[in-house]
Amino acid sequence: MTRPNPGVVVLTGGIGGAKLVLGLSRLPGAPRLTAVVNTGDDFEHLGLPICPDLDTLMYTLADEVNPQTGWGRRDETWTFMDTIGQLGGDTWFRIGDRDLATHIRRAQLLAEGQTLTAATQTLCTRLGVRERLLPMTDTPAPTRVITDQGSLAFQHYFVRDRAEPVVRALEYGGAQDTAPTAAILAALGEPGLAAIIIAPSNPYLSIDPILAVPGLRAALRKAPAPVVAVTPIVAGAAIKGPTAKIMRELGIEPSAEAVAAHYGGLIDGFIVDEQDRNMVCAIEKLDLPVRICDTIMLSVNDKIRLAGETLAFAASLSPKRTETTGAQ
Ligand code: FO1
Repeated sequence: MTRPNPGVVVLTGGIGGAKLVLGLSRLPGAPRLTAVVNTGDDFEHLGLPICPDLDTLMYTLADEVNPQTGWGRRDETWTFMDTIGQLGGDTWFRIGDRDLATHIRRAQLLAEGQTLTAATQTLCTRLGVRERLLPMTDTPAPTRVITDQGSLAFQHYFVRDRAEPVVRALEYGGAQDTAPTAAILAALGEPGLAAIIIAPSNPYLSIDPILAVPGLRAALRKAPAPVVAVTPIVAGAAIKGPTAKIMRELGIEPSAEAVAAHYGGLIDGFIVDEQDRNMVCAIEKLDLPVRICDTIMLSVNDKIRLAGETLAFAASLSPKRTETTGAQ
C-alpha cells in the first residue's frame, strides 16, 4: 500500500505567497497542499463578492494568472470595465471580462447557500486546481487601514489610493466573532503533518488578518508540525508591495529580523535571504533556528527550489518541536 504524501499547510496572502505555493505544488512528490488564505482583502464591489487573494492563488495554481500583474486572469479583455465606466460606475478596481465570470459564479454559489469554503472548492475544481484553498473564515473579516486620511476599507487604501496614505494602525475583522473553519482546524491537526509555512506575504496586511481569527494561533501552537516563516523583506526592502513602507510608518525598521521578531513565539524557524546573512546572529538570539536561502522567486525553478529548501528546513526542525512541546 502506498502511503499518501505528507500534508503541508501554508498561511498566505496573494501574489508573493502564491509563488511559494506554486513551487510547493510543482515539487517532485509534491506534498498534499492546503493553503489557508487571507480574506481580509475581500469586499463587495459592483454588487459582487471579490476575494482577491483566493483568486490569485486559484489562478496561479491553474496557470491562469495574468503574468504581467500577478492578479486577475491571463488573456483578459476589458469590455465590462469600459462599459461600466461609460455608465458612470467605478473603474478604479479593474475587473476583466474573464475574471468577472469568477465573481458572478461565486455570487451565485454563495446565494445558493454554499459557504465560501465550499464555493472556493467548486471554483477550484472547475479550474483543475488540485491543491486545497481554504479561506481563513467563512464569514467576512475585512481589514481596515487606519491612516492619516482616516479609516479606509482595505481595497480603497491599497488599490484606489495606491497604498499612499500613511498607515497609523490596522484593524482586523477577524478579531471579532469569526472562527477558524472546521476544514482549517482539521488541516492543522492532521497526524503526520510535515510543515506549516508562513509564506513571504505582507505580515501586517496578509498574515496578521489570518492570525487574528480567534482560535487560529492556538491551533498553530497545538499543530503537530513545525511552523516556518519565509522572510518577505530582503535587504531592507519588500520584494513587492508596500510592506517596508508600512513597517516604517508603524515605527518598525523594515528588516528580516523585525519580521522574525514580529512572528515571535509562533514560529519554530525562519528563512532569511542570502543578502541578509548579517542578520542571522540577531535572529538566532531570538532563540530561533535560521536557514539562509535565495528567497527571490523570479522563475518557476526559483519557486520550486525555495519550496524544497523550506520543506527541508522544516524537516530538520521536527525532532526539536516534538522534544520541546510533545505531540498534542
Ligand atoms: N490590484 C490593483 O492594483 N489594481 C486593480 O485594479 C486590481 C483589481 C483586481 C481585481 C480582482 C482581483 O482578484 C484582484 C485585483 N487586484 C488589483 C489585486 C488585489 O486587490 C491586491 O493585490 C490584493 O488585494 C493584495 O493582496
